[in-house]
Amino acid sequence: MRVEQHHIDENNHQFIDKHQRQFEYVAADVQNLDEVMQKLAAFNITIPSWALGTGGTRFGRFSGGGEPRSLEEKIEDVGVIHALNKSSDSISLHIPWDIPENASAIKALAAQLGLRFDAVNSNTFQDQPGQEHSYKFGSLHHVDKAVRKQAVEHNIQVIKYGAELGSNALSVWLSDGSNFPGQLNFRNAFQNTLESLQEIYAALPDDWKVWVEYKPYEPNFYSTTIGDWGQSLLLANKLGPKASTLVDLGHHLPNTNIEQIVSLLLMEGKLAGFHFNDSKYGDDDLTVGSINPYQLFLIFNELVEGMDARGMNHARDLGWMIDASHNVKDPVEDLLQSVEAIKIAYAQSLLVDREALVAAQQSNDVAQAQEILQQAYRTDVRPLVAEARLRTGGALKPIAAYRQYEVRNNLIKERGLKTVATGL
Ligand SMILES: [Mn+2]
Repeated sequence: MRVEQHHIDENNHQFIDKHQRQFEYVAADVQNLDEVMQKLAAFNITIPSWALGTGGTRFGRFSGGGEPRSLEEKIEDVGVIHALNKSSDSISLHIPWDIPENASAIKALAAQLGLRFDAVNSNTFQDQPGQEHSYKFGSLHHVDKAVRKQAVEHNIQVIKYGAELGSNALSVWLSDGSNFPGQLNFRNAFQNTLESLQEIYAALPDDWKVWVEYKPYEPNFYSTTIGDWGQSLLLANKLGPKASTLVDLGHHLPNTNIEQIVSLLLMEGKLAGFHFNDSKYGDDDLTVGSINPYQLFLIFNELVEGMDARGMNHARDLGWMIDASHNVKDPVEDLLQSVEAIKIAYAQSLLVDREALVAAQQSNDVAQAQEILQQAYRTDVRPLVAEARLRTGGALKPIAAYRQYEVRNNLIKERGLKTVATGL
């Protein structure tokens, strides 16, 4: 199933007059409109291969029908998302759930749909069929050198798959940790992790990076060996310039000030990028912006300020990825909502009056500082984001277009009602 340009144009037709009025209204007050529109058009967010089916729950999994049965079908689904929103031009693969057996054919399919391959993700948090050593008690931190070696070799294999596809980053998340006090020697676990990562680092091609993700708990509930940004940054600093810290929004204890973490990692040149999602309680992997859109805006506010301070390109110089799960929504609709939420927060942060904010901070004018941030946050920037989509050939209302052309029903006809995509 492909969404054709004429589908999108026909769908846009019914919304265009209202959109034009709304766009002109908000655009009239945007100082640097051309620059904002260019930045919005250039800003893309990577879709993870594991989010195109339902899943991500340790309880029941309820297939929505027409789930992709293969890597090729996952790429086609990302093609649908990108055709509609023109903001999802890449896919992040998870190995071994999505092994590209025929790299040149996979690359050609992606290129046809205007897609490229972002970071590849390794998996040492599950045992695979026929695997010699178990990861029950960890992988890169394991007390047994043979287990560590197997996990290192897996990561090197993932780099090889990624290199064939034109990817240039390895994303590492470990479930390594302990469930009970006394189970683990923290220093030995950290040191083993460092040494394992050093072996992986040594295998990185010249232009590659390794992104070290952290998470405070789950599946281990007493300690996680890379539990927070400090532990990740410590490893990244010891590893070298190709290593940096990946921030997954759901991987923080409740009420953590994530925007402050982001600001300092950026200052140190050690922010790799993001796994976007939202959460109410823990690593809930909910749709981006569905629970706390103000926090998302505050994070983007720090990103724009911090990236501009270092002369970075917003669209290209960090990894922007979604890491979410869907159990009750159509995954494609959910991903469209997540990308929209990210672009809204980004657009709002581009509207922050930076000079006035600096002046307010310098004079300790706290009320004014809040006024400036909330002026931007409370601006309805949706017409700006929609206009950027329109100008690049996307849909004014991606979900409306997706529904009008009954994409899911067509996918069910093609693939069947009871298909289950690989993943958790
Ligand atoms: Mn993640």
